[in-house]
Amino acid sequence: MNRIIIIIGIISFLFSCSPNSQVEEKDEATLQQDQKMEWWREARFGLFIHWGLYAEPAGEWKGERIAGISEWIMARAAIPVKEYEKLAENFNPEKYDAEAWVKLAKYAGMKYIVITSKHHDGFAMFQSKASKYNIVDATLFGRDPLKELADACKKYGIRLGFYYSQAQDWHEPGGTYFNIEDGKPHWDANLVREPLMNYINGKAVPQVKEILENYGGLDILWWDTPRGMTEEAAQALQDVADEYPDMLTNNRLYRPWPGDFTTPEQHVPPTGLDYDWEVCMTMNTSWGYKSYDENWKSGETLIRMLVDIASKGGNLLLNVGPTPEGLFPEPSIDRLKQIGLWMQQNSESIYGTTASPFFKLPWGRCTTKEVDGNTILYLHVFDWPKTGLLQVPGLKTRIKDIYLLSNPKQKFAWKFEDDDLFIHAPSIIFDPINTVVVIETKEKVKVTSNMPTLKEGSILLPADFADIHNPGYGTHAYLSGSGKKSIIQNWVDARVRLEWMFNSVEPGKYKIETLIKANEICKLNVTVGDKNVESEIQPTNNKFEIISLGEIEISETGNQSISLTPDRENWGEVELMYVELVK
Ligand code: JFZ
Repeated sequence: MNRIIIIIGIISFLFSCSPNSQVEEKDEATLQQDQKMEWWREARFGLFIHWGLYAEPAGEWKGERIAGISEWIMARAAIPVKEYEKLAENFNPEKYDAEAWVKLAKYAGMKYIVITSKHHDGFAMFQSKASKYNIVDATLFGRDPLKELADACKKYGIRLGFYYSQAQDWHEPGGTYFNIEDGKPHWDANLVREPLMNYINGKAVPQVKEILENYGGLDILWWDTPRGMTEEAAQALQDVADEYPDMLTNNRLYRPWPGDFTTPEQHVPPTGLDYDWEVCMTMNTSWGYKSYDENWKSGETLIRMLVDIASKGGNLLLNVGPTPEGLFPEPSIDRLKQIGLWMQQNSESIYGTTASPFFKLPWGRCTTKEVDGNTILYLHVFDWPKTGLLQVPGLKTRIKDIYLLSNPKQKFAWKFEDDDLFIHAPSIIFDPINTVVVIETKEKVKVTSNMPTLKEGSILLPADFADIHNPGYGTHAYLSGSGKKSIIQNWVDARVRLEWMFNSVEPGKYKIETLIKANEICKLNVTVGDKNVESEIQPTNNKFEIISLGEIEISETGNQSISLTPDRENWGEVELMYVELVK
């Protein structure tokens, strides 16, 4: 066996050495993938729906509020299977109106919907012959809401995907659960364990076949949490999915398998990724409906998040957790409408766009499109310049026209100064959330990077040039203000790392200084390339102080980065305005 593998290895190595065959093969595969991903890359914006029996307890069990995301209540409150099953008896979402959901998603500018067909609780929200534990057979409701949703999507031209929890199924003796990998038992001792493959072959594979066959063809199959998954189990499911070569799948079937796109969860990556990616995000904290979760993100935050993601080349899958009656919660409706209002005028700057060519834009973001070989730049202005001049760094190009996207008759004058373009921006704020200015050019645009450069012995790295690496779950640090007044605030989670890209032309030994505020002794690690120093910050008495973080050797020229990584044992509440390197 091993010998065969080695021989195959040698043969494929020899083949890969022949340059022609490799280039052709790669291009063919890339082209095919490009074609498959085309609608999804064009779409940029979708609706995630988490709906199931958990909407009924809505975060409360036996009069007690259960911490965490509501769809996890069965595990978090250790509810026995037989007891949880009873929720089905009362589940009767009579106000459910699939067309109303789809119409609202469409109004918000969303091009696709992904809905939970079965979450970790094991309850199928569709008619299933493979398991009686489904909405048609186990509830009074008796309708198949996913069938109705599929019909409505078809009617309104919205693409449809199903979420299917393939590994975790807390209802089945062979399904996995949250701490199975640590060898812990299921909380319900009455559930006599069986091998994983019993569940995979008996329920997961048949149900996945059902959802792929019975709903007119899915555009996306969204796997989740491969806890306790084996390659054998994953392969059995992959074989079913492979029957549908046009359908997209995410990267959550089995850990090492990439799928068609990756899924950063509950955070926006600081820069673009070199693989198709989709951020999934809640509007409040929980995915499933939780009656007392009031932690709503504002419409402004959500609109800017969509733009931020598009400017980095990704998609946003924004979540709603409907109520047990079958309604979107009022705050979700308000936000979808607010996003819709903005999208009605500005969606051209989102759909089919690609990532920003700029390194950083202190006042906002940029998305682009190529039309007939010429570049269109959409400048998303979050902070309208008080100077009346919008500076576009490193852009020298032949310009056809500059105008307001929401009102193309509103033209702007412009001039070039040194390497930059300046747009004359009358001191009217058009849209306090995000005003889109369109630059139509007469060529394929190339931008000179405005990445800060270390020269003449120093470099200043402001807060708004930092990449904030936030964890998915945890407390997020965020940027407030822009330019010299920008501050990274709420840096309380020691897993948050700050990073600045810069360009160095002068290797040497540098002092590291920072303008910072800390409420207690904080330790952190500063890294540049393979060099690092440990630094300690004393409390600053509730004001910003310039603090020395020590010295570091910069040995390389060219693009590189400096990172500040907190010491997990020694961290408090920190705010930061800049880091400076001085020779
Ligand atoms: C999973 C589910 O457990 C959760 O209920 C919800 O459906 C969400 C969309 O997906 O939760 C995850 C999945 C991935 C990570 C964290 C939580 N992750 O990659 O960090």
